[in-house]
Amino acid sequence: MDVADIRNLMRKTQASILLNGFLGKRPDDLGNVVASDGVRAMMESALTARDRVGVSDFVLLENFTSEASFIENLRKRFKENLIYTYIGSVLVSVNPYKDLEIYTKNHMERYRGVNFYEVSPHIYAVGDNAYRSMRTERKDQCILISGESGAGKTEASKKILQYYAVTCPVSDQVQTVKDRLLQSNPCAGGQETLIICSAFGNAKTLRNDNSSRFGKYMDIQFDFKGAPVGGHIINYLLEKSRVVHQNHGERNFHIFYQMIEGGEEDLLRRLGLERNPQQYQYLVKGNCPKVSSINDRSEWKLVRKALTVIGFNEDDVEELLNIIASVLHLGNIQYGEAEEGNSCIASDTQIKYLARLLGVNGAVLTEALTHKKIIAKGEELMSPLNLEQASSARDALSKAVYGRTFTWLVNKINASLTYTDDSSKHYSVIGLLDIYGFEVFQHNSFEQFCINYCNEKLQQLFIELTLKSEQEEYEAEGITWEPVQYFNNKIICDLVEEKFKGIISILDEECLRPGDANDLTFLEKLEDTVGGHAHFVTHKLADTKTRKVMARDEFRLLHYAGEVNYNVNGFLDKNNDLLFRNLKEVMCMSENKILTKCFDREELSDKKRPETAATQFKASLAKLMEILMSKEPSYVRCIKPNDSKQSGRFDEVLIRHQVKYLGLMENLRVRRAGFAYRRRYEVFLQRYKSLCPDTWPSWQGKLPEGVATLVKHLGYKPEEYKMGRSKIFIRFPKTLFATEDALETRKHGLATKLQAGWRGYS
Ligand code: AD9
Ligand code: MG
Repeated sequence: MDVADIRNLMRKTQASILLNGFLGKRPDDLGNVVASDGVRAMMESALTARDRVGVSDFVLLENFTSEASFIENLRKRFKENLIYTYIGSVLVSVNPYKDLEIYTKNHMERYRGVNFYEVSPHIYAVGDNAYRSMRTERKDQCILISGESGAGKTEASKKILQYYAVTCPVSDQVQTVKDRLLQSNPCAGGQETLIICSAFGNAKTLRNDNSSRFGKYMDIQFDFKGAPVGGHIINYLLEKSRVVHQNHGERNFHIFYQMIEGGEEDLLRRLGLERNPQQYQYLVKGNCPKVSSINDRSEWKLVRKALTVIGFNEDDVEELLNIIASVLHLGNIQYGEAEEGNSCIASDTQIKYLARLLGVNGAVLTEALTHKKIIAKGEELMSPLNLEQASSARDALSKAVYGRTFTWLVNKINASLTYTDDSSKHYSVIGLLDIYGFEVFQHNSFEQFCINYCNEKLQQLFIELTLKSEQEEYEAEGITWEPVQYFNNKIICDLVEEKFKGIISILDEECLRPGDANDLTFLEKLEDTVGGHAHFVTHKLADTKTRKVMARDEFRLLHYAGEVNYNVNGFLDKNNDLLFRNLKEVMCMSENKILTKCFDREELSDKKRPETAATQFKASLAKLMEILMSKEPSYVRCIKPNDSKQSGRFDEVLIRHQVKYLGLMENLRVRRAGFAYRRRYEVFLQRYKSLCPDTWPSWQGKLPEGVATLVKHLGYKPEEYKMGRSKIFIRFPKTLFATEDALETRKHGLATKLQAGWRGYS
């Protein structure tokens, strides 16, 4: 019996759980049941097959507290290309790094409208379950996809969108929205929205050739018939620093290379660009212009087409490309040294292009790129910048221009996805969150601090929602249970975000403080303010052992998922994200229509300082939490099997790391702490009624009484189950296994008898 047979069997029985039960059965257990040698042989080989494929739900692991058996189960399944496994309703997915034949239309059909536990684990099951809950319970849903870079989050969200594209009904009026958001036809380019977001927001990194450098929350709106009719995207914290700097082996955002490689001669001439990425300072830092897995030229064609499908007119596209080209010209501005160490721009070639492409005055731009406007005693003065200051002012401008254009792009996409039919009409929503997972590098900076803070918030949400919903279900069913002990990470969220005394507040305070404030004074202030916190350590505060692994310019946070040392170097600058006023002024005067939307003149009149990066992030996360709290969540936890992007390689150390950071063991513990399984009475009775003469072939009385009669006959012990108002709760998987085994034995006994020509069975 090979895996295909097992799958067949699963299909036939329509129950993956059954597979586990059946495969665990030994031929001897058949006892007196008449079974042919064939059935016995099948069971014999199925037994080894179970050893081979593991269990499809971690909840069913005998030794569920052992990380080793958790990982062993993942390994077995991964080896058999079974990349999906559940923890209850949470889907764990391991990136196969190869195309598997599990995403066909047939597969989609197989998952459509079918209960979770009836088919093998799949991302489509998660999509379908969310869709059905939305339809039947009229409750908005969200699917939270997390995992580290390269683990398969973006691919998972694409698969869900494709699933909806194929399986949802179509509303005639809004076919365009379906095309823009969901369209799954690869010949047509597919999922235009994602293509644009990826071109401008993704880049090749060491971890992933197509790494999303921003967080994304995407709503899909469905009308009352269940047809997708609109969408909305919220983007989080684009990694703008990549515009001006890339680490070795990494690239800038895809769009730059796509335009240079794929752009028509006329276009490049108009933009003043050469067809060679190596000519551009902003593209040479990583020394990696080409990536074997990426065809920039054909991607360019897809992006151009996607822009049209999304509804960009030629003017929009022209203005957009002018900006992208301008960023490259900005990067090529070279500063020379004038008198007294002041900077000057060596050649005006770039300025000429910039003036034309951005519609700004070249002389004013030149001055703004070499001077800083200061207001002293009510008078405006232009103070010259030295070389270093001028370069960072230029880079700050490039980052601001690119970052704001990206936000504009997302807004524009949103406008095109807006459900305009009748805005007062109610629609239901499924949200997809594809956001960076917990990050721990050798060197962790402001970005990792924000990302890990985001993960703390999501973990908190997970704990609240999972435990809350478990608790609510027990209450609704009138079941008493022992509350689960778990680590509540609110204490760490507070440490980061609390007003006045949280890390972000202290950072903001240092950013605002005139005079000698710098990264190290920030660290000192942290020590003074939160030094006593149980989850905060610095070199000075650490015990001897920890001190050995900490530098003097670091602070360590004890996150729920592990310890991370953050180097404070650059925290103030990154948080300030400062753009000199006169550069802002030039951009506000730009004739480029996109830039006029990105740089609002009001910003200039506003005396208040703009919010810092961390505070903005904190506010956007708070909003995200609100959105997610109002919805019913499903979880997809993605795991990367190795660092070399290879198929078939299961790097245990790396995986153990992720199992820890994703909090999967905790997840399993919470899931197992209460009742492993619950079924509505009618479902339970329907499935197992044949096992009891009193309930077979049908039970005429009340459902709970039927179930009580059945489980009594099956010999359930009182501690093994509880009867709720509408469901039976089964504490241990083995109880359910035994019942499934009994059912299987009966079925096979029956089949064998039928085979033998025995007709009198009842
Ligand atoms: V990042 O945080 O944006 O850097 P992701 O989004 O988690 O990361 P992504 O979805 O981009 O990772 O997956 C990385 C690569 O793994 C893809 O480009 C595919 O080559 C590969 N992958 C991921 N999931 C699958 C899959 N289900 N089947 C086949 C996959 N290949
Ligand atoms: Mg991604």
